[in-house]
This record gives sequence, structure tokens and C-alpha cells, in this order.
Amino acid sequence: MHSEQRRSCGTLLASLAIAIIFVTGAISKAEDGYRLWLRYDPLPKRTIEAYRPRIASVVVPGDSATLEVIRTELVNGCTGLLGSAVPIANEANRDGAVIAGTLKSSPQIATLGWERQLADLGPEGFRIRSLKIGYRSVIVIASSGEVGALYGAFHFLRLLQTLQPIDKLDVSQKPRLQLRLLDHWDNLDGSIERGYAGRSLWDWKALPENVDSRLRDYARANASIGINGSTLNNVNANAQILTAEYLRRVAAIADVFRPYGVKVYLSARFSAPIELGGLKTADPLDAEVAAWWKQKADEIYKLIPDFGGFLVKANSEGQPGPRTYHRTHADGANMLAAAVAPHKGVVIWRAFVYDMKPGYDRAGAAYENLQPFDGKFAPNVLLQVKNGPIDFQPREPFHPLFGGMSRTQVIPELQITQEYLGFSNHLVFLAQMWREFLDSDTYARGPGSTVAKVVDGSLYHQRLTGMAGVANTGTDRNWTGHHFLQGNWYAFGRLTWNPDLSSRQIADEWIAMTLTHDPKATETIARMMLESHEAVVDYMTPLGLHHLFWGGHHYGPAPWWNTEPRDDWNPVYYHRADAEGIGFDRTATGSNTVNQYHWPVRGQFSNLSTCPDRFLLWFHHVPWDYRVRSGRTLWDEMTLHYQHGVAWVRATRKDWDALSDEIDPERHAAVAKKLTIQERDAIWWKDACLTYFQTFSKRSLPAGVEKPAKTLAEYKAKSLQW
Ligand code: GCW
Repeated sequence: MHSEQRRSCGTLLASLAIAIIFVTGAISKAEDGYRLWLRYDPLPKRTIEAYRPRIASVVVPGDSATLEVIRTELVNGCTGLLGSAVPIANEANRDGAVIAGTLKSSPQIATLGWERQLADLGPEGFRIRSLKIGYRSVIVIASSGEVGALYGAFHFLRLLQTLQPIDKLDVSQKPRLQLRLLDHWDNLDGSIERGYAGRSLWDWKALPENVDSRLRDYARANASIGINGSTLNNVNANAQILTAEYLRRVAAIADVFRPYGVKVYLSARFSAPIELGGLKTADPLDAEVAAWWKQKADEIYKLIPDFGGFLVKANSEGQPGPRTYHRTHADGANMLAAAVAPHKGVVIWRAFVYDMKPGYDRAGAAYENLQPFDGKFAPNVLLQVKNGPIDFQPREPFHPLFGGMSRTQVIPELQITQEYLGFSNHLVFLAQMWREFLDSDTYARGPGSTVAKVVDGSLYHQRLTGMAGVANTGTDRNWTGHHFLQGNWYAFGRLTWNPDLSSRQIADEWIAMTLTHDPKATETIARMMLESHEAVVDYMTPLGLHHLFWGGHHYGPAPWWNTEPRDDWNPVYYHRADAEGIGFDRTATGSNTVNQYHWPVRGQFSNLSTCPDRFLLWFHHVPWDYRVRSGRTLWDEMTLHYQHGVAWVRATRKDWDALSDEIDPERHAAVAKKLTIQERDAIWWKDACLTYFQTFSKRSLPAGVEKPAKTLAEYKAKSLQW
């Protein structure tokens, strides 16, 4: 086919796509949340009038899969948002052309003299400018790479969706982090560990022949927020994923993701050479083991040339690892790294390691295990560290490995799925929690050494940077089980792109793209979102309390729980309530793991009078009558936090109810229903925790704190009903 013919064929396909949107749009207006933040419904009239002269046609020459995606996205997006057809054109021969592509794909972009600027922005960065080509006013979206142009197209559409002026566009952006990853804890049987939105999106039985069209939508949503990698399987890995049979299926998924710039990664089970290769050992220093992994890597890259690499959970919670063979974490990681290095792959080694030793403090374990290997990892190894030192609690101080390993490529692992935050039942906007984490000052190189700077490479200048989030997606029609929790997927992606974005900006973008343009409604919803994290901490684990959850499901409260086989799986290990007081002493009089932080953080946390209220019981065992900052006793303060959490959910329900005219009935009702559950649970948390802690404090509830409806025995029985 001539390129001219191909282009008109592309034009035909695009017109067909437009027709399909209009037809399906007319038939079903189901507001089931499937479209996420990429809704493309007509914007307010005045905005459309302002945009229309500037967006008259879409010019995306070239015929690669990614260029095709850009073309379709811009045509569908502009057409939908402007409420009338914006056609594909072969060239910018009129005002209002939106030209997108690369120096190679677009002859018009090639003439602009942008080589240097685009080279500086890299293949994932982009430039968007309003300018004149000849007599024509056009908008150019350009990159040195096709995926960068796709990111630019999504950015442009976001500007429209959020009603930004587009008359004098001049935007240059590139992602601040390189590896922007979703980790899926999906099992091969379709279940998802800690997943609360249905089953796995990967239908292994149907693959590779049948690829669910939903996978395209998943990749597209990721691309729209800059996510460029997905680890498909659970870190508690099944070695079967590495068999030839499964790798063919993985390759089929990779093929769907590729045009969207999303690479596939796999969790590797360390003992796979034994399970799949029939070897007697998985010792990383054994030559046969290393050769087995090398061959496996070669096999994978033959099928998937752009395979990202391996994610490994080793010697943690029963998983095999190098320590099984008396080797170190560095030995294990570097052996795997050597296998993927010839293919430019990486190994992402998890730091979530905590062997139980008598009298030890779990919060110090990962640092003790991994910090000694600083500078010992191969150049293509990244160390993936959870944001806090325990395990995705509603609130934790930052993990001391951030700022604790200057010669290691440390990347954060955040949890988007809400294992400890009410599953997909509770509205919690996690950007707020992640902001707190990223803004924490480690003082590793003096004041201003924030976690964000450790992560984006500006502090230690590591070669590779990144951030991973444990996904909250599943087969539920709305992807995340709760409409608002789509906002956490969105927020995670946006923060991987720019870890300095404010949570308010992210909330505003998401609300405008997903729910409403009404300024009053936006104010209410943004407030709900921004306050939500603090409120959940209040009704679950205020003042630095942590891990009060029942040992298995981690949903409701069970602060009394003490029968798990390991001490550090029991809530009583963490809160240590007794007649004197409550909290875990991590100072010099206790475990002293506060020492893992740099000065002056260490000093601030160690001293009861300077320790922030929010971490009080994380670092200190505090007497019930101790006067906290407010002047109240610890007991009174704690009870009031619980009450505040409950009050917040009640008020939020009212606020949401009042928005019934602004939000479509389907999503409004679904969220209202979830808020009812959240209120029930908040009360349950408050009552169960206070009733139990009262058996130690022996103090009554202060004025303003509602009396629990049930007895402690009843709350205990309830946690068993799950
Ligand atoms: O918090 C724990 C979870 C496990 C998880 C583990 C981990 C994948 O309860 O379900 O296992 O963390 O992060 O490895």
C-alpha cells in the first residue's frame, strides 16, 4: 500500500471509530464507571465554543501501532469533548489542526527545528505548542519517541477535560521517574491476593488465542497517566509462569500493551530452577543455577524483546531465596541481574524481609537485613522498599531505607489496593498519604533531603529510578470496586510522572475528568477526598497505633488478637497496651530502631515531647494520663480521634447526598451505598477498639464520645464471622 492509501485507510477507520462512539453513546449511557477518567463527554458549552476554532482536525501521519493509537485517541477525545466530529486530515492545510507525532513520523514536525529540545526531553517526554505553520494556526504535540507523543496526546486531552485555556500552549514535560510500575498480586488461578475488585484481568485459560479487549483499555488507562510497566503475577510467585506454555500467554499480553508503552515484568520464584529445571538446588552461586536463569531469560526475550525484568520476593513470609542456601540478598539479586543484563532487563528485589527473632522489632528488620548490602547490588538491580517499615498501615513514618542506602537504586512500593484501609468499601484518597511520605525529610544529606529527592535521583544520582504500586484493579465493571478508588490508580500514575504534584491538583484533575465540572460540587468532593485519609486513620489507628487488624483478612478491628503463630502477626505485639499505657517503645529504652533514622529525625522521634502526635504510639509507650499537645490526656485524645473519624464519615455521607443533582444517579447511588458501609465500619472500629483498650486504661469515655453499643465479647465474636 502507498502511504497515501494507508492514510486514507486510517481516515476511514477513524471515521468508523467516531461513528461507533456516537452509536454506542446513544444506545447506552450506562454510568458504570468503566470509562474511568477517559470519559470524553461534551464539555460545557462555553468551553466548546472557545476550543472549536483551535481544534478543527487531527493530523497524525504514519502507520505504526502507537501512531494509530494516538490518532484514535485524539479523534475520539476531541470529537467526544467538543460534541461534534473532529476529522482526521492528511495535512495541516487549515486553521485548528492538531498535529501529533515524532520528528520521524510527521514531516511538519520535522521542519520545526525542535531536534535539540525533543532530544533533551527523551523518548517519553513531549512538547505541546500553539504556533503558526505558514498562515495556519495549529497545535503541535511532538516527541522524539512515539510513546512520548502518546503521553503528549493524553496530556492535551487532559487540558481539555479540565477546561484549561489552549490558545497559547507551551508545555514541555518528561517523566521524573523511569520505571513507573503497577504490581499485580494476581495468582494463576485468577484470584488476586489482597484484591477487592473482582478477579484477575488476565484470563490465562483463554490466552494466548483469546485476548480480552479489556486489556487494551487497561493499557490505555495506564498510558494516560504515564505508567510504563506491569508485573503480571503475585510476588508470592508460582514458578509455572516461567514455563514455555505460560510465557506464550505472557507474550500475548505484552503484544497488547506494547503500543501503549507498557512493558511486562514477571515475579520470579527463586526456586524455579528446582521446580521447573529439575536441578537439585537454587543456590545463586551454583553455575548450573545461573546458567538455567540465563537460558530462561534468553527464552523470555526471544518471545518478548522488550520484557522489563524480574520482581523477586525472597526469604520473606516463607518464600525461597538466597538465604535458603546461606547466600546473601546481593548474591541472589546479582545472579538474576546477570541473566537479564544482556537484554537490558532489570531485577527488582523486594526489601520486605522480616525474620522473626525473639524480642526483635519487626519495624527494624528490613533495614537490618538489607542496609549492609548498600553498594553491593549490580547496576541493573533496584531495591523495592515499602513506604513504611511495617506493612502498608493506614499511617506509618517513612521507611528508614529511604536515605539509608546512598549507593543503591531504591524505589518505593506503595499499595494502591486497600489491604489495611477498608478494602474497596472505604473512600480513602491515597494521594494525601503518599504526599506525606514523599515530603518526609530524611535529612540524609542535610535538611531538604526528602524522600521525593531520594526517589527521583536528585539526591544520589542513581542511574535508574522508579516507583511501584500494588494495583487495585480487577474484573469489576468499574475496575476498582468503588468509583472513588479509581482516583487512587490515577493519583499513583500522576505521582510516578511527577512526584511533586500536590494532592489537591491531582484531586481536581480527577474530579473534572471523572465526575463533574461544577465548581461547588468540585469543592465538596475535593474536600471529601483530601480529608479522607486522616479520617480513616482516626477511626482505625490514630496517634501512631498500627496493625490492629485481624490477622488474616486485615479488614476489621481485632486489637485483642494474640493467637497467630508468629508474635509479629498479632496486634498485641504492636500496641502493647497495659495498665500503664499503650504504644511500642522504639527508643533507647525499647527496641531502639529509631536509630535507623538520621539526625535530627532520630532525635525528634525519640523525644516524647517533640515526637509528632501522629507517630506518638509508633515510637513510644505512653502513659494513659500523659498530656498530649492539645492538653488532653492520651486516653481522652485517643477516644476523641476515634469519634472524629466516625463523625467525618457521617458528615461526608450528608455532603455526598447533597450532590445528587450533580452526579449521575448510577454512580451517585453506588458511592452512597459504599459510604453507608464505611459509616458502619467506622463505628465498629471505634467501638471495638475503645471497648478493648478501656479494659487497660480503666478510664471512662469523655463527653462527646458515643457509648459503644455492644460488649467486648460481641466485638470479638464478630471478627471471627468473616
Ligand atoms: O502485607 C503482606 C500481605 C501479603 C503480601 C505481603 C508482601 C504478597 O498481607 O498478602 O504478600 O505483604 O508484601 O509480600
